[in-house]
Amino acid sequence: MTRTIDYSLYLVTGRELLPQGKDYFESLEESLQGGVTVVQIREKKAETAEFLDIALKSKAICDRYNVPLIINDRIDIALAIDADGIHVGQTDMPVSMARKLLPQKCIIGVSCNNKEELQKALENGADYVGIGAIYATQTKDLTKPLVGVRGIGPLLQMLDGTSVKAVAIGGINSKNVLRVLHGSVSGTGHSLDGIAVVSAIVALNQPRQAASELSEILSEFKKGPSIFHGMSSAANGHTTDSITSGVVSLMNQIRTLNPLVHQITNSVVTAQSANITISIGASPIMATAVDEMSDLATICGALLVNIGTLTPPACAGMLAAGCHVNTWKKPIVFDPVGVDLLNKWQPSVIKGNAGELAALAGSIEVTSKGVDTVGNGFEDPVGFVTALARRERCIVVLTGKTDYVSDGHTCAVLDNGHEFLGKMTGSGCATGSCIASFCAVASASAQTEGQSLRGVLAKGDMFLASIAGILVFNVAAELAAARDDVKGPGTFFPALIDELTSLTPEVVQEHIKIKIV
Ligand code: 3NM
Ligand code: MG
Repeated sequence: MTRTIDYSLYLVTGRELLPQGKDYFESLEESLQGGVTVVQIREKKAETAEFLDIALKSKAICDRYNVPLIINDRIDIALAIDADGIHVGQTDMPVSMARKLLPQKCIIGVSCNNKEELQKALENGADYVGIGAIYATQTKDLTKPLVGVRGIGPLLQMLDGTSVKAVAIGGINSKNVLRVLHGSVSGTGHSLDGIAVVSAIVALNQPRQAASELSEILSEFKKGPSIFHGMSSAANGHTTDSITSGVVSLMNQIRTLNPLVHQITNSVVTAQSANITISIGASPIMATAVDEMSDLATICGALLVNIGTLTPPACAGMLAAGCHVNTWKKPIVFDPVGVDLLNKWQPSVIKGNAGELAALAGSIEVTSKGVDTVGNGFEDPVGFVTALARRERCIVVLTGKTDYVSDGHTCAVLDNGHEFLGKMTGSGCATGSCIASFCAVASASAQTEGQSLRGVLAKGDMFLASIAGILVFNVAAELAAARDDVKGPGTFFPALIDELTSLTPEVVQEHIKIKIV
């Protein structure tokens, strides 16, 4: 009988990465105590006798914890120590050949980087695949392109209907594992069976603690949809009436709560975005330094990431800010410029104009059928935002003359605003500031005492919060434009700030133009 393997936390050994003075076997045993569920002995430099010795001793330790042992590459070693399986790379013994040499009970795993390799592994009867490298890593010389978090889902989808298991490997650690697990679920709902790590456990002085932290995150992920895939019901049951009353309630809360909204945004619009944030009752903080991101994540109510060019300092700041904010389960509103950032953290809301969202959709191979990327919109904007929300597993906001907000199921169509907004620099960025401010309120009011901090998606109704942000901004724009003292775009902006400052929920309620489809 083939042993049933729990692939959740797959440790690949790496003796050269041990901290100075740390004993290999001691490290292995501690990592097992921390919750490693399967071990692969990987020895790229050891002579046969040394490999055999290590494998035998490792096997004895793993046996004590009832954890299966897999040998990298060397079928002879696997046979000699009666290992549970072998793992082969693309340039090692082919799976079909290995199968002939090994006893039936032996598990065979293969490293796969792309669809072709995965297809071959499937045809040759692999039991599991190691998908990688997800991120850059110092542990192994990489010769193939990085898979990235968002490259995993399409590969997992190929495993639908098979019993072949999958783990992801390469640069995974306790900081990014949430993002890897959440962001890799395929469109068909296929998720990873586990994650494989070397340095995130082996290179640490406290491997037990490292393993148990990873193990805790994994087991919470496996508990299921409510925690990590909580997108499905964001807009559930909303009617235009419930949205209106929800917006009123968020507006009433924002001035008392005065949430701190961290915004990393283009220098052209920084001051303006900050002023608009203040005018709606939130507090902006526009920090960009990497060193501040960890502290800021603990005190901010939401993060807005919106910047035109991904220059290194700002980019590093955005990366760090998003990762920290994710671990605190606070909302991130993302204006999709540097799509690469989506490999590192999970936004609660993605907001963009037609061009930006089309670019994002293209880069994730959403079919561009029906998308008019040359003109100023989409043929089927509702279908487009709904599909994109589902694919990105967050709320998607498409801004334009009409705004569309979807959670992947329901779509709200909003028709407020004024043409002067199009004549003002950074009105889109300002909408983002408003959305992020209301996300902070929605998330703060959804926090419950003693809740687990593990997760990536913020709690709270981000669908409603996005709508509130758009409405407040656009209704104020209508009021500002209608004023006698506003003669054009120049006088419009200060009037907009004034209208935002004095806007009441009742007035918004009166002007709201919304349809739910
Ligand atoms: N295989 P770390 S990446 C052993 O892409 C291995 O197949 C990879 O180490 C692949 O967790 C890798 O320290 C190294 O980044 C993973
Ligand atoms: Mg190999």
